[in-house]
Amino acid sequence: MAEPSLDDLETPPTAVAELAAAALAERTGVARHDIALTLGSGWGRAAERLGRTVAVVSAEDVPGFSVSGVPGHSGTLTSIELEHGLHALVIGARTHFYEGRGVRRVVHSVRTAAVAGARVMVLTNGAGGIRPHWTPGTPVLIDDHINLTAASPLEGATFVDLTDLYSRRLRAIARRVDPSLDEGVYVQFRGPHYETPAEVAMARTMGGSIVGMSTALEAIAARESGVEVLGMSLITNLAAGIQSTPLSHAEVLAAGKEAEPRLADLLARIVAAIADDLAAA
Ligand code: 8IG
Repeated sequence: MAEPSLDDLETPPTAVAELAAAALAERTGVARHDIALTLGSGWGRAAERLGRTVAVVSAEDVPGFSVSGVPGHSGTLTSIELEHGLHALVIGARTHFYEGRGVRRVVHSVRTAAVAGARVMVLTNGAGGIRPHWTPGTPVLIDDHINLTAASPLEGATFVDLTDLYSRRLRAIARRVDPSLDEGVYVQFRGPHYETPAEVAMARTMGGSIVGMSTALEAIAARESGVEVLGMSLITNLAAGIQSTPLSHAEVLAAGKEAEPRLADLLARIVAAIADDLAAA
């Protein structure tokens, strides 16, 4: 029989996630990962601060994963030992919906993390801010989302409730670590172009305050898998029309780079607090 593949629509995607989780367990020597993190633009330095690195696995060596074509993504999966004997899986290989490789690829990391044992998934991204006081470099908690991709990672008649998708409990933990953290509604556009000013105005009218190209689809898959989600955006730019000058990808990357050490410290403290909480439960 052929290996299960994400391209074979007759095979459920969880079959490939099971293969991936088994490969990860074998290559890292870690049977179970309790917390998974996807590190988006600006968040890459966090991995080294979380704990002791046990193993770094190339995405190509894990079924269903591939090296990202997007700069700022490392193309690796890293296993890290935390306090209390817990383990984190850091996913530096995100597939974006705009890559056009199908929504199964987009959420494969989430499904793999769930099979690997993750009870909590931390989804981070770089994004545009709609609130003018969120200057580039500001981290923001996601408290809900609006999915404008017209896609879903769920297949068939899978009716999943999305109330409190971005866990109130985990947001409270994050705000205990940093009481200055603001919250906002994340609006996922397909991209890869940035929005027009009119689209940003629409997003704001709809109740959005962050615009991005990832995370919402991943969060939906996490809910389906029963994994609790913490979502965080690094505002690297004001959304189009909120600032008077055009967006430049170079400026976005520079804002991410500048914020990286601060974000790494913040995320490490939040993950430690989540680990304390999981260990006590
Ligand atoms: I970084 O302004 C980053 N990612 N959709 N809009 C969208 N995605 C982004 C933006 C932005 N900045």
